[in-house]
Amino acid sequence: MDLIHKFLNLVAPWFTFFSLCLFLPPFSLFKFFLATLSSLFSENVSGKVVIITGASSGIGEHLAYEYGRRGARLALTAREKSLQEVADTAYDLGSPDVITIRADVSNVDDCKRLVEETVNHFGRLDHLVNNAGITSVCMFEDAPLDMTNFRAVMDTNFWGSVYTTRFAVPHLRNSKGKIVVMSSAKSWLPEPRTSVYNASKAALAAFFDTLRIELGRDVKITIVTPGHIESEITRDRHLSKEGKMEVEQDMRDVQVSAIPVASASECAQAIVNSACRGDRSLTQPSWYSATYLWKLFFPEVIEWGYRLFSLTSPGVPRQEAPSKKILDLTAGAKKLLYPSTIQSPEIKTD
Ligand SMILES: NC(=O)c1ccc[n+]([C@@H]2O[C@H](COP(=O)([O-])OP(=O)(O)OC[C@H]3O[C@@H](n4cnc5c(N)ncnc54)[C@H](OP(=O)(O)O)[C@@H]3O)[C@@H](O)[C@H]2O)c1
Ligand SMILES: *[C@@H]1O[C@H](CO)[C@@H](O)[C@H](O)[C@H]1NC(C)=O
Ligand SMILES: CC(=O)N[C@H]1CO[C@H](CO)[C@@H](O)[C@@H]1O
Repeated sequence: MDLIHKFLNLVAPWFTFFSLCLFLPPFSLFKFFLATLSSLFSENVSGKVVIITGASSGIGEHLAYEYGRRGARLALTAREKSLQEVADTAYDLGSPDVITIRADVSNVDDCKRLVEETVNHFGRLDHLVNNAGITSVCMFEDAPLDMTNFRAVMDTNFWGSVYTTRFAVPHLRNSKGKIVVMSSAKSWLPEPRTSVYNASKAALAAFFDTLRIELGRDVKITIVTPGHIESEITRDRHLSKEGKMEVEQDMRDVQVSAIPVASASECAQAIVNSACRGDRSLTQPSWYSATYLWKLFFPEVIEWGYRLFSLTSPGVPRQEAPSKKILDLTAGAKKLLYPSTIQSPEIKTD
């Protein structure tokens, strides 16, 4: 029995290496050809029914505008923040019918009600956008010993998407619909202080990769891995150790540092384009995909960089982290790196 593993240990790396050399170029060409085809036959979402969770701010809000502009009918949800303004704007932009549903996706009954109310109102469901998410920023050893407060991250980001998808799948099968999932580039980047968030996003990617195989051709799944997109999250609204949502500008500067932040409206546009083409995945902004290769081939370099730039020695406040200093030194850079104002969508008047 051992012999077979010894044999495989020897053969598998070489087999992989030669397959890469031999098949990667023609396979990439083939995929490029398919991608061109699917962008020619991209879905027209006019009149289609779309659920967007977490639509009251950030990427979700801009997704509502982008789908609205294309004439989709919308069901928007969030827990606390007001959805009415977003709904009105989406309507003005071109959506023929927008409903808002107050729901907490970490609660399974809310997810059921959300899908039922949508289908009762519109009679069908075409796209489910699992966007609602919260983040947590905390060194593991700074967290209280009883870490149960952090379950909220998994409950919202992972279970929230899974529950909603469970109720939506029968309707999506009927309509040959689509699922959009918001994972994160952090699912492969081991950024310090984001271990719980990271894990929830890696879990999402793993879950929906598997579901894609089970659902087959009927329901296409697009997994989105955004880098830094301007929103409440990059303004650093996160779950504190005490289990409350709070905003800390300093922490934001340490975590985001001088990495350029992309605009939520461009991100939303790229996401809807990608979903309409039926892409498997989308990284936005796309230069972030290069970090995946770095993680794959030079994991030590990535770890070393994070350790050097975003951590401080014990006892030194985190505001002293080099990543924040770089940002402060390059005052003015902030203007360049962050979309300066929150963009308000252009409303066509014709
Ligand atoms: N911004 C980035 O750089 C970035 C990067 C990678 C991934 N992402 C992911 O993209 C998604 C959107 O993020 P964002 O940056 O746009 O964040 P955001 O501005 O904080 O928006 C999050 C939205 O989700 C809602 N929400 C939170 N918890 C919820 C719950 N339990 N049930 C229902 N709605 C809930 C929030 O509204 P209420 O608080 O009113 O419920 C809000 O509408 C998230 O999944 C996030 O992890 C963002
Ligand atoms: C999408 O379909 C609607 C009617 O269902 C049509 O009016 C519109 O022109 C189409 N848009 C595109 C870009 O094909
Ligand atoms: C800090 C951390 O937990 N990083 C992990 C994020 O998720 C990926 C798995 O996709 C791990 O490789 C990282 O180590």
